[in-house]
Amino acid sequence: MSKILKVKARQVFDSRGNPTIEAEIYIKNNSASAICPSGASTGTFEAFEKRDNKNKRYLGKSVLSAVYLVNTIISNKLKGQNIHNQARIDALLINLDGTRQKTNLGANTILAISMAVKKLSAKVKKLPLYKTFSQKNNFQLPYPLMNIINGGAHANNGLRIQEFMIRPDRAKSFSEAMRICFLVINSLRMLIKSKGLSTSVGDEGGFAPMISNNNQALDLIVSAIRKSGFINGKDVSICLDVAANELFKKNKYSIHSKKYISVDKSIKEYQKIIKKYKIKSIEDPFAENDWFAWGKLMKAVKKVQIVGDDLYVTNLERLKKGFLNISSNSILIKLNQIGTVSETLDVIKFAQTIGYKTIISHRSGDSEDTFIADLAVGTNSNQIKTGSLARSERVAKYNQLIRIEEELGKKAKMNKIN
Ligand code: 2PG
Ligand code: MG
Repeated sequence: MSKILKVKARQVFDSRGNPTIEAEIYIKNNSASAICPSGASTGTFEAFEKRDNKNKRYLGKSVLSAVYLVNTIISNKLKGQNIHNQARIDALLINLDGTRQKTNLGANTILAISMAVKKLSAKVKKLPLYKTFSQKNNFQLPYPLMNIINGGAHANNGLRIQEFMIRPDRAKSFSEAMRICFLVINSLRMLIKSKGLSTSVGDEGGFAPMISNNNQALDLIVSAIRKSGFINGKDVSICLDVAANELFKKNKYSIHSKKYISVDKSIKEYQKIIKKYKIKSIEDPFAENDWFAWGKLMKAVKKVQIVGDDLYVTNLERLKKGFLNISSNSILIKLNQIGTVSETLDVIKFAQTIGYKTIISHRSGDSEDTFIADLAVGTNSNQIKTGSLARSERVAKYNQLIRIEEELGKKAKMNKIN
């Protein structure tokens, strides 16, 4: 009954309008599908994303060879496998690929299948997806890290920092967290408008006004928080994703202005903005190989969540290295950085064992697939980063979390920020 009959893939499109892969798993009388997301500011150590670089008809971005692989050799390989044995199916895919970074089949090819298997297993068991990640029944909802101003590789406004986010730290429920973010975003929209700037949005739904100075963006957010009746640093905290890989040249960084400065000077600047704007979380403050700089920052700042994204790329080996180096105290989790659900769960488990916060994340190119909302609850992850309250591919994840909260009823609890 639970044996795979076939796997079928198709090329669909992501939120940036780029081709991506959707996989569909069939068993007798049932099926489930999943869509793989895609990043713009990707880490070098991420698993490989397979695209038809030579296919000019899609500007080298199509995934038709990945689709072909799924419909032929992968479907044959998985035929007869039990959909409830996620670990075995993921291992079969990893072995069939046979490379460290999944360069043969592509992590996008593998992940679409891996997620679809997980979804189908939940469907057959008649369980909500989040409940299939844990035997325990004490599910907690994540705090949203809502990206309200887009910069860096996600907008063309010249802002150095890629993501300016808010986190409603005192919200007692997920719906309350959403209400707080909604109010701040609406205040921010009015403020941006009143300055004669555009309220159009970037790839992740945050506003992308034509300002190029980090402090200008931070000032706007502080005003929006205040205008909404909240206290910055208490009710609502400002969190950043610097994506510093993009701002790194010859051991220097251009995070704080266009000028490239040393690690020590960059840390001093970080300390200034942390103090001035009460910043509570900084993701990728330094480049993916600059372990030394990460260690230095961890020593220099206290009580700030330091999040490794491009640094760890959801990879257990890199996380272990970061743990030994005391590089951060949190990790961003992106399924397609590693390529299977099983490996992602291993990384989350290890991170939680060593006391790191786990933050489940979307990609800047995402889809209507809401898998990560269930993953966040199912793994009791502290936070979820899935864009702003704009663009349906972002809002879809928040809406799924609202449904999960409703389903949990009285048992629904928020995770702990501190
Ligand atoms: C990030 C992500 C998601 P991208 O850097 O954290 O916000 O962006 O998917 O472009 O890597
Ligand atoms: Mg990031």
